[in-house]
Amino acid sequence: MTKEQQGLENLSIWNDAASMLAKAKKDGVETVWDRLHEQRNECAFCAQGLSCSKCVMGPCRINMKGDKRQHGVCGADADLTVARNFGRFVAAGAASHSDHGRDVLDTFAAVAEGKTKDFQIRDEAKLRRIASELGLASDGQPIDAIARALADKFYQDYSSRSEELSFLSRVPEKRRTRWAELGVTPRGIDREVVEMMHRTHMGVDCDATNICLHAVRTALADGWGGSMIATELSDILFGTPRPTASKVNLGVLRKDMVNVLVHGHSPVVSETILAAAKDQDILAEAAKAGASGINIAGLCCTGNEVLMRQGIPLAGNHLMTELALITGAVELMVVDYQCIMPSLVRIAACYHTRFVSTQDKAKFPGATHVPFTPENARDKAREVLRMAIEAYTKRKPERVEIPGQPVDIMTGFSNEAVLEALGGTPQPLIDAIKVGSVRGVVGIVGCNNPKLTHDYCHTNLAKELIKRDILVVVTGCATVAMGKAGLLTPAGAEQAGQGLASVCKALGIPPVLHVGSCVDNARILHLCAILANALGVDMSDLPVAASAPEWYSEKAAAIGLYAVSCGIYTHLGLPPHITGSKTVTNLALNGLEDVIGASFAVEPDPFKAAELIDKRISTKRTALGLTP
Ligand code: BF8
Repeated sequence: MTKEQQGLENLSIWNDAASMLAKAKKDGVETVWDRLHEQRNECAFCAQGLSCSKCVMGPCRINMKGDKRQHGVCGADADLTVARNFGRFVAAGAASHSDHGRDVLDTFAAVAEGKTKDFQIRDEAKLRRIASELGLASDGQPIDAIARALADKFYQDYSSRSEELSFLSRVPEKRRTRWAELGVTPRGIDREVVEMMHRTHMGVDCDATNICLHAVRTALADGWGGSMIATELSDILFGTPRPTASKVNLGVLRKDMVNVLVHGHSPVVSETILAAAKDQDILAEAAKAGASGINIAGLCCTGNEVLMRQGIPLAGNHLMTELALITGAVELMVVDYQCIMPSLVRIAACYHTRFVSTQDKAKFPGATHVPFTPENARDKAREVLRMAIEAYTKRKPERVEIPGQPVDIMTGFSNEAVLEALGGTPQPLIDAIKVGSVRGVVGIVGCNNPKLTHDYCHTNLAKELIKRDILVVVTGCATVAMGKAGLLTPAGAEQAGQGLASVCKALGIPPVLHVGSCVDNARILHLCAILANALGVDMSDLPVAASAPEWYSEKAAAIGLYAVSCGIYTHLGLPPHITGSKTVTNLALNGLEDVIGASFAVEPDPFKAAELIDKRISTKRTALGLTP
C-alpha cells in the first residue's frame, strides 16, 4: 500500500502525530514515512537474512529458489548466512546497551575517585545494598571506598577475567544450571560481543545452531551485565525511581518557554541539563530573552530515564522525534546516542532549532558538537542551555503549532518502589497471582516501526491483556503509547478486568506500570528472578511473557533473545531477518522451547497476539497447579 493510499491519518493512531504530519507536508519537511515509502521495494534476500557483505569475495546472495546456486562464494549455505547475520545483529544490540552501561560506570568511577564534582551518589543506601549483595565489604566502610570497589567489580564484568557475571548471583539455581549445561553462561560483557564478531568471520564457526547459542550468551551478557549495570548505577547516581506524576505527548511543549528536548539513552547528559536548568543565572538569562522559563522534555529512552527519576514530561517516542521538531516550538535538541535519526539535523535546520551532539562516539554532520565528559558536564550543560536561550529569540511564532493537551501519567515503578508498595516482600503479588486476580505479568517493551501503524499494536495489546487480568509492565518507547492511551494512571484500571482492577484500586496503581527505559528491562529480569526464587521455581515456570510489538532495533533483538533465554515467552510484531533459514527460524519459534524453556512468537495483529500470550499464561498457571 502506498503512503497516499494509506492516508496520513493511518500512519499513527494519535492526533498530535496527525497534526504534525499535515504540518510537515505544508512546511515541505520529509519524515521517516516518506523515506520508507521510497524504500518500499525492499530486497527479498536482505529481508530473509540471505545476503552477505562480510567479505570482498562477495557480496553474496543465497538463492533459495529452484536449482540455482545455494551457497556464497566461501561455501556458506542459507543457515550459516542467516546465523552469521543474526549473531552480529544481536551483538550490536548487546554492545549498544553495554557501552551505554560503561559510560555510566565511567561517570560512577569518576565520582568514586573524586575526579568530578558535577555528579554525586544520590542513593547511598542502594550503593551499600548492591555492594553487600555482590560480596563486597560495605559496613563501616567510607562511601567512596565502597564505590571504588564496586566500580572495579563492574569493570571486571566487562573484561575476560571472570568466569561469570556478578549479577548472575540473582538468577535462580535451576536456570543457571540450564545455562551451564548448554555452555551459554555469560562470562565477560565485551568478551561475548568480541567472540561473536570472531565466530562470524569467514571460516570460524560454521554451525548455525552453535552461532545461535553464542547469540544467547551474548544477549545474556547484555541483560544480566551491561543493561543491569547501567540501571543499577544510574539509580545510585541519580536516585532510585519512586512513583511520581508527570505528563506525556507533544502538548508538553510550551509556547511561553524555552523548549529543550533531551534525546538518546544515557541519563548522564540529560540529568546535567536538568540540573543546570535550575541555575538562577541561566533562568535570569531566559527571562531576559522574554521566556517564562526553561522547559525540558524527553524523547525515547533518555526521556524515560529522566521521567522515571525526576518526573520530567515525555514529548514522544521514536516516531514522534521528527514530529516534535516540526512543531516549530523546539529551541534545541540535545542528544547522546542511539535511535537518533540522522534526519533530525536536517529537520532542525528547517526551523530555528539548534541540534547539539555531546558524545565523541556519536557525531552528526551539521550538528553543533559540545563534548561532555564526567569532569566538564555542568559547564557544558550551561553552554547548551545558553544556545537554547539564544535560539528562543529567533523563534518564528507564525511557524509554531503545539498540538493537543498533555495526558497525565504515573511513573517511577522501580522494583524497590514496587516491593515497598507491597510491604517489603513480593508475597502480596504472589498471592494475587495464586488467587488469579493477577493472572500473570507481561512486559511490553521496545520501539516504533514505520512499517506498522504507530502505537496501534502497543495500545491494543496492552488493553487486551489488562482486560484479561494480566498486569503489564512497560519500558522504552512503548511507554509513550501507554501513557497517551490513559493506561498509566490509576483511572486506567477501569479498562482492566475485575481482578486486576481491584488490585490496582487497593494499591492506587495503574494497570500498566512504567518501569523505565530499555536498559531497565533488566529490572523486569530481576523481578522475575525475585518471584521465581520466592516460589522456588525456574523463571520459565512463571506465568509471565514479553512482547516487542513494534520493534525495529538491534537492541530490541538482544532484549528479546535474553528474555527467551531466561525462559520468558516473547512475542514480536515483526520477524527479524532470519526467515531464509529453516534451522534458525525453527530454533526461534520452536527449538529453543526444548533447550531453554521458551521461544518466540511472531504476530503483527495485537488481538491475536493477546490470545497467544493469554494461552501461554494459562498453561504456565495450570502447570503451577493454579486456575488457568
Ligand atoms: O532503547 S525502544 S526506538 S529509544 S531501541 Fe530506540 Fe526502541 Fe525506542 Fe530506546 Ni529501545
